[in-house]
Amino acid sequence: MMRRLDARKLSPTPDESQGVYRAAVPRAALDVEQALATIRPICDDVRDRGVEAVLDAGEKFDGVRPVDLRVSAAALTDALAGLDPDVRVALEESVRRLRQTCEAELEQTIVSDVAPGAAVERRIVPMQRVGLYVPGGLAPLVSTVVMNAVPAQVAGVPGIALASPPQKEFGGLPHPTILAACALLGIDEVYAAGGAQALAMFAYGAGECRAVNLITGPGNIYVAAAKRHLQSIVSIDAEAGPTEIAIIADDTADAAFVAADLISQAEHDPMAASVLITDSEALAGQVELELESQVAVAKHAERIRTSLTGQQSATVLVRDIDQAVDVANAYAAEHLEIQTADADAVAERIVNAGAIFVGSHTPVSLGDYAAGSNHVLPTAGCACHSSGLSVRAFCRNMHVVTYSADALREVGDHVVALAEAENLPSHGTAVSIRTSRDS
Ligand code: HSO
Ligand code: ZN
Repeated sequence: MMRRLDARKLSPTPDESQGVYRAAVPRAALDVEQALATIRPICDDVRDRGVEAVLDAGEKFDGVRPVDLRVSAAALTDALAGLDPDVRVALEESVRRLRQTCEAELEQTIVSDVAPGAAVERRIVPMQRVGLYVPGGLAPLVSTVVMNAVPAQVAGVPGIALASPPQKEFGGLPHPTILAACALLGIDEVYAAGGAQALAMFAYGAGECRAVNLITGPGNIYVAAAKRHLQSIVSIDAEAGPTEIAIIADDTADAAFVAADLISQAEHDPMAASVLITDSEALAGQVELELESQVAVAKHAERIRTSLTGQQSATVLVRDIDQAVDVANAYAAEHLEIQTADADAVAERIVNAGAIFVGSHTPVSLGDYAAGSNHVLPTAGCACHSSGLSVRAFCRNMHVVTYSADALREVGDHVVALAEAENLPSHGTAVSIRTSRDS
């Protein structure tokens, strides 16, 4: 089902490795630039006309005009009351695990005493107001509410707003499970807005929704384009593209597990990418057989088949696990599974991936819902320069500098010397005017 690429004859030098293997495992080309032309007028309209523009765009693109842009407290309470008890318990456990990880990751304020009476404190402050985006699309991603909200809450962000597209079948409200998750997490500022109009609402502010400092969350190509467009006035987490899974597997891997995991991410989107990297032709063959039988009975078989047979998916045959590591590092997958002998040692050598799932009992879908890790991760190769969502995204660092008179006197000559070297003598004067007094 997946096309097969043979990388065994490729022997790039370490310098060439990234380029050669990236070209060997191509990705679907997402034309975000073209989507920019579509979203620009929508964003400008929201900037100029506010709430009415958001509602008009909802009517046009989501097929329903919300009665109110802001979801009422009653609708949130009702949604939580109607939540399936099993889903509620599962969400609570997912929140508990992620919260524990986030609390452990929260950076502490540190003070560096660089000389007597001279202190530099690195103070961590939360973003003051953030907008979380949860897409509607092919599935109501209730887990995405958790993945966005928990790190923001643990970071201590005082103003958290969330937007999700209005749904026709729910009378213009976002999906009830998404509303229930908001209520469960105590998020009461929720808007029935999707796509570029939701992001523009966050960036410019509209009606009750005041402008935010940071927008996070996944979305389709229009959401990615809106993030790119609005970046000059608001901070963003990353431009997320279709989901990706790469699996390094050897002949010790269980082909049924490998196939199930490839299918699990292909289920998201016809454009999703599934890549198997293996040094075992026998395993590749078994995985193919498993894919055929498992896809045949999958609920979203058509979507999965489109994704697995697409240009963006492939089985890559490699000489050995060393080459598998090089290919994986070049590809920089959103999710990378390691199903090999001594999986820990292989994982140690991975430097580029959104998240790594180690061993045969750590499927990506565990991480999607309840591992305690975050599932908002860099796609499209961005994992070589960006990180997944975490408390860090919701915090800023500030240096707080405090010098006594003696401490300033001690370093004053150095400041004056450097100021002279830069031909900025007034910088030096701002120091010497102090140090020359009562010395
Ligand atoms: N695999 C997706 C996240 C997700 N999966 C949400 C299920 N629900 C991108 O990491
Ligand atoms: Zn998923």
